[in-house]
Amino acid sequence: MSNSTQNFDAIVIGAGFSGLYMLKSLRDRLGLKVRVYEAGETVGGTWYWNRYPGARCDSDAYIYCFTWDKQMLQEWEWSERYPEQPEILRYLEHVAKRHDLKRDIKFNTRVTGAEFDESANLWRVHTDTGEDVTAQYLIAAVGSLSTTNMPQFKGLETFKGKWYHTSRFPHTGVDFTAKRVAVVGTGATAVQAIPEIAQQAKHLTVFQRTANYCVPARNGKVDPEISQARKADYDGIVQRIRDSFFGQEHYFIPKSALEATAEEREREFDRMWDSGGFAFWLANYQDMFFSQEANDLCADYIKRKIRATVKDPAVAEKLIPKGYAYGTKRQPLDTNYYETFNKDNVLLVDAATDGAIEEITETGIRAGGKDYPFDIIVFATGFDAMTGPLKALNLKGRGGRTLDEQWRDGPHTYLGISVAGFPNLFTITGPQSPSVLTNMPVAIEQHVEWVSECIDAMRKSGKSVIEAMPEAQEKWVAHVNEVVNMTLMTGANSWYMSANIPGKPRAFLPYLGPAGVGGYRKTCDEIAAKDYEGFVLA
Ligand code: NA7
Repeated sequence: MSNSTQNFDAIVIGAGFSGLYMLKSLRDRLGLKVRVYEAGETVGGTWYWNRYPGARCDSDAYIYCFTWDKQMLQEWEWSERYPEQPEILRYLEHVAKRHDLKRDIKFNTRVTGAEFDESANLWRVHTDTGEDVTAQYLIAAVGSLSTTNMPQFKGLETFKGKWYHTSRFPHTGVDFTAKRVAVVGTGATAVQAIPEIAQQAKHLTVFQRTANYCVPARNGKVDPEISQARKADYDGIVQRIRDSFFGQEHYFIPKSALEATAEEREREFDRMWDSGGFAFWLANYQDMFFSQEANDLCADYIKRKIRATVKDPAVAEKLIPKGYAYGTKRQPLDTNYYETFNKDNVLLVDAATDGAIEEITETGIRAGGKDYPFDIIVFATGFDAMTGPLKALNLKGRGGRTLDEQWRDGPHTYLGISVAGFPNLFTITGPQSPSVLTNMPVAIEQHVEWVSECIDAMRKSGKSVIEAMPEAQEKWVAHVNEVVNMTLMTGANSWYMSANIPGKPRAFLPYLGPAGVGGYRKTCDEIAAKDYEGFVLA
């Protein structure tokens, strides 16, 4: 059979955590004929592309991995609490090799479009290498944060130095030695990169649009006794993270911050601060995301820490977040971030006090009417989150409808896993699913397993098409919004709220609760148990 007429049971787009497990599951458990397309030259997804200095995971590594290969859970040794990008990529390479996944993955191949053929009930998929293939099922495993947000700064094309976006960093690395460097952005990526770049560069200027609340990562080697105890208890750990709110072993303090005495609160805050990582964000007082008053107490603690760490009070003041509640933007984990602003070779240019970026010039950046000269500019400006990677696939559903048309006022999905009018399309960690609010592998495994079981059930019952009902979808959209509207999340100009991309309709992108990814798993399982309630099966 020629390439142009190849038929598959399933096409999977992307070979990161999601795509690798999807392939394993459909091919080796269900026995399907599967083809994966991957734009990168190897597996890894996020961990293939994001190679900026300091890139590492923000979830503890012992749970930032696949839990379905139990032997590997025992065998694999992570070198530190939050391993760096090359180590995570090595891990995913190892998984691919161990399960012989690469033979079904076409690398250096980007899916450029796909349309649902209503007469044949299959997807016709096209790639930038000229392949045209068909598949009954199309699975987008394209990641939530994979479409780069490169703002259209005036004059960028005139810049004579070098510039890079963190999510498309050169594989050969960048030598910052003796260079005048700018970093634009202060999100989770920049917070990882800035301390590393500052150590190398002759001079670093950070352009901040919105100050962030950063908490210490406390990275380092994990005590071997703790690692051993975790390995002995992996079944328990896996069960707990699957049932948990955020896919982590973090649990809210079942009390209002306002009920605790000032001393008690300070003790709890110190404890979370000292333990590092997401504890301060995800294991704080239970009303932190709901009550502005409770939130202010948490925010105030971090503000005091910033003032105590940053020596120049004027710089500290610029680094103090203003105008939004703590935790409503993605929590960056800090390793010497605030300390870096005490260095003589580091300058902070804050949009509110010093003036926003006006343009890029031949020699650098003009902000607030002032010219700052640079040899290298690093844009840590984030992503067109969640909807961006799906829209980029140029999918056409029934009647040739596109996601652009369908999602004019924000995403409309059923469970974040399927879209009405797009039969047999599944979106792994798609918009309106817990996804980015969780430890990603937990959300990924839940979706992959649910999709595999769904396809298996369809095959056993002789069904060939599944499609979300518009009414079920709109009910889900309303539910997603209703839940988030009870929280403080909607008040921030975050990428969760689609606010980082000019013109993107303001909508909350993931799904927050009410019982997190654990509760969501139950919902999905109940829907499956009720013969896929809310879906039409034909
Ligand atoms: P983020 O969190 O979206 O951060 C991007 C940063 O870039 C943020 O500080 C933005 O300011 C800033 N930004 C974006 N556009 C501009 C323009 N036009 N001018 C100036 N500054 C700008 O992306 P990250 O890569 O740090 O993190 C993304 C996720 O990856 C992270 O949350 C983890 O889940 C992994 P803003 O705050 O929007 O004012």
